[in-house]
Amino acid sequence: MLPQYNRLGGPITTRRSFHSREKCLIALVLATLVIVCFGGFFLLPDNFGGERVLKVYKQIQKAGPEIFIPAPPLAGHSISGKEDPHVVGDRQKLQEKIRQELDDILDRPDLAAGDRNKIALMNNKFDSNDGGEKIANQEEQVPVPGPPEEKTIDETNKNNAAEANDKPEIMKYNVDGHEDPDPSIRIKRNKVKEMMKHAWDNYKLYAWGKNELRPLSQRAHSGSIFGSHELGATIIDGLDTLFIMGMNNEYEEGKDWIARKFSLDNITAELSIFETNIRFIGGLLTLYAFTGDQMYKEKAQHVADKLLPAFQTPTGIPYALVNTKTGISKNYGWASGGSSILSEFGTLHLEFSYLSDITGNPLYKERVQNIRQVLKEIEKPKGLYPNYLNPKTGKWGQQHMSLGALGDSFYEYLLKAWIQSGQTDEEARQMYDDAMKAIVEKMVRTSNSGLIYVSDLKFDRLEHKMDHLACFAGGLFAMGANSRQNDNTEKFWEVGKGLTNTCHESYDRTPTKLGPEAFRFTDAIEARALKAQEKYYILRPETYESYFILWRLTHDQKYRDWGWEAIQALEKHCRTPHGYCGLKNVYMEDPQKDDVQQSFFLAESLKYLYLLFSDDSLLSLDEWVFNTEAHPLPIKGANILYRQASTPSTAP
Ligand code: DMJ
Repeated sequence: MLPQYNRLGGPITTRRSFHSREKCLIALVLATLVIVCFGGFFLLPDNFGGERVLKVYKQIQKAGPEIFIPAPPLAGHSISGKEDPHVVGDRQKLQEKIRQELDDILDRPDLAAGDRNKIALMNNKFDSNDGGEKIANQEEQVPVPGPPEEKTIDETNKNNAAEANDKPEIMKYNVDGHEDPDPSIRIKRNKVKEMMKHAWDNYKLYAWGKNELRPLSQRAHSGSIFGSHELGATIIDGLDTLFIMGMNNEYEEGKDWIARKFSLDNITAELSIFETNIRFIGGLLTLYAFTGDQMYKEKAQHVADKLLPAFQTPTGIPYALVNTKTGISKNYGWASGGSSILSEFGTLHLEFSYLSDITGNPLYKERVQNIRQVLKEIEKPKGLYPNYLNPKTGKWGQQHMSLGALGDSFYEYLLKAWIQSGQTDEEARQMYDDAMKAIVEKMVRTSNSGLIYVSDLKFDRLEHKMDHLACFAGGLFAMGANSRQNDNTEKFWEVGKGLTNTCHESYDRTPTKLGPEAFRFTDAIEARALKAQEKYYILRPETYESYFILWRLTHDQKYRDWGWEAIQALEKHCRTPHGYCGLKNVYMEDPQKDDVQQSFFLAESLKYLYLLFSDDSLLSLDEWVFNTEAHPLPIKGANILYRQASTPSTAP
């Protein structure tokens, strides 16, 4: 098209508009340009883009936050010679925030390319609708992974010792071997190890250093009992399971995080004495026993010291919660007139006694011995221990008794304190025998069809309901019966086996084959939940714990079969592409998931299932006793890894 001219001979500069076809063309060109630019940035191959981004971050870290914030003016360069203190404060805050965020990114251990591929493969293969069959097929098709390629803890140890001849070799627990001779059992054990890897890798990817993982939302779970404080609950709770499974690379990542990051010093948190003790102190003590690494012992003592202010009560019975900064302690508002809870203050003995023995400081043992004395001397209604005790008056609160919630692990620690002491703590054994005898008489019942269960007792009335939490008691009764022959032995065996069978029934009577939080016995139903708030399953371990103990003590094949049923159900209903979740209603064919991977799933559920398919020599019950969070502690006099301090503690 030629230009047109006006009367003066100049070109006519009319503003002509574009035709709609031209407009489309221009828009298309612009859109293509935008896509190419963005695509170039985001769609480059991962190992190219990822590494580059990481390099840039590392450069940034080296260069320091000044990249983002202009450096402060040199003295004399500012107008007044002094900088505005508000500006200084703001800059420091900003610098700290940037440092933290960079730390978080750089701190998370990278998943090796191989691992990433494996996760992708597992996630692709995962199909929540065919859990059981898929596993069965996997057995046929997938070659059984051989022993881990990485060096074993023992080998690593030998090499380290060879390199550093001057250091005395520290004895470590050897987890090599301990496999069942039957190849089909080894396949099942490997399956549990793969589940652990899936749980750990996804925690690492989405919630590293935080307490727990939300697998569906792929982020940290800050509503857990430890809140949003970055205490690494899953790392500390799960690390001994990784160690036992010989997952050495993962173990080293966790150990490194604990050594560099774990501290309660600069946080202000209100911590539960009980939960902090069983998960953190318990986990760290086991790691110390396994490795002899002083770091674990020091961290365990550091945590225990933070809990000590809670024991400053007129009776020495500790409060439930302590503020880590101020030491101010209190009880839960809902707990019977300011009472402390039996299962909480009664579940400190194993950890605090052991801590005294390995540090040589008698203080910790004195604190729990004092609790023992109060409980020994107090009058017990019908020989039973109510769930609530007031720490100021030393009097019982509401007369509720339970082997489930609020009572459970107190009874467990009576027997286990005796076992841990090398069967010398007779006081504990006697208290255990007396308490369990009273429970059998007053609270254990048999259903119309012959199922043995343990009810709650509320003001002389039996509530024919059993908590999932009480399912550990099958193993506890059996352990008590197995370790001493007396008038109770036969009955305790019967109750131990019976309760374990009933807990299995509570699983078997659901379409998911996973058990409800609580189940009832009426004329109409047996071992089934009634209320909506009893129908959930949050990856709890107690039933698997009893399968494991009963397997070790009887070698009855059914316990392994039941454990395998549970593994298949977990795979079918609880596994997601990004970790494991609990279920909101086990009675639905395809239940909704709860979006929480509990730290006790790694600490307990997977550990007990792994041990169920291991040889009896792995964590032999003659040498180890499990705390209530499944952290094994050495038995005095029976286990060379007890590592008693050379200055013995003086408390009994
Ligand atoms: C764990 O933290 C411990 O087993 C505790 O004794 C009871 N509850 C959970 C698991 O269900």
